[in-house]
Amino acid sequence: MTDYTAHEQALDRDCLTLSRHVLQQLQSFDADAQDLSALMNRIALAGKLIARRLSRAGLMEGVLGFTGGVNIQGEDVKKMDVYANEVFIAAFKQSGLVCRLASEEMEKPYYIPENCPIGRYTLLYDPLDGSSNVDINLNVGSIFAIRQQEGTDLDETAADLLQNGHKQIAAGYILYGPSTMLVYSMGKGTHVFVLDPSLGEFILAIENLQIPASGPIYSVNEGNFWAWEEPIRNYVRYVHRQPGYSARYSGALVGDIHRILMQGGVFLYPGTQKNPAGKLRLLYEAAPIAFLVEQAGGKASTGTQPLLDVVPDHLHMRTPLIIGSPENVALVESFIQQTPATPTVTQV
Ligand code: P6P
Repeated sequence: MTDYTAHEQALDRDCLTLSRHVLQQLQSFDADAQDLSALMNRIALAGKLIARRLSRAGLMEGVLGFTGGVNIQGEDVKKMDVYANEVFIAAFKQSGLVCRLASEEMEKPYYIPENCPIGRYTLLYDPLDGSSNVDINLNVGSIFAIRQQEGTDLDETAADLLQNGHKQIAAGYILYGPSTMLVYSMGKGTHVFVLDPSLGEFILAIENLQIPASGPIYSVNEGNFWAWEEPIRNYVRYVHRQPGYSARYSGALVGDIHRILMQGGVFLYPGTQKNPAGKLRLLYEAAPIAFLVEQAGGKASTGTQPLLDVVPDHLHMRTPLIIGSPENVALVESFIQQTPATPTVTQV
């Protein structure tokens, strides 16, 4: 290979930015394709702004810690949650791209009136997932999904968002770790980009990522063991006895999912006897992640039905989530199908 070719190849790689990749995925340069390319670029901008603040959080006043408020989820709000939420809103104002933003941090969708007549897309997002990790400098993430707005939504109820995950036209996450990564899919495979801070661009690192058919990792908060239904307890007892399994759990969905995507295995956030729906939110946590993982050859379910088939009855609906390598997910489901749920008993 001549030096020129090597140079040309290196240059081409540095130019395989997110916006160019979106156009390649859509195999089009028409207005819709350009809109989606621009939309993904705004998400990338939000990720860069959040990554920048996280990298200096420990040195700045008023960045870490709690606001003292409680969000719609009943969770204590971190200052970084508020910042990240506002970053996504700011990134889409005056963009003409997105009319509505539905966020974990906001009870109702945020409307950008100047975008609404033309912006036919809705962004659903968890601006800073796993923010309990922020103050201890562990990985956190942003999760996003893009849906086409259906109808005019003049009553601002956003009722058209209450549809299953197959309605997502794009989804992904940004992982704020040792490097900042953006992983996304538009229904044509799952692709991994790494932020090159010297360029300020997300550059393609892995195209068409494939999750291993099975893997050694199970990722679940075993502190909930006695709150689970018996089938999940039986599954965990099984993996305790099997050689070769490793438990990995960070308390932040994006990092735990990224590990499973790269190395194989299964992530579980099952329901409990008290909260059968579990903790994770469907529209802006579980469904986007399920979209990505299934595009990478994985499987996502509630334990009893495909996750992407679930139809939410309200914006912040929660769902159990069993997700990862298809063989690992099938094993968990086999325990659920074999063992009748135990009657609700109070565990000591
Ligand atoms: P627990 C973070 O709050 C989150 O929504 C996900 O990122 C994470 O997987 C889960 O909750 C952790 O919940 O109950 O294990 O602390």
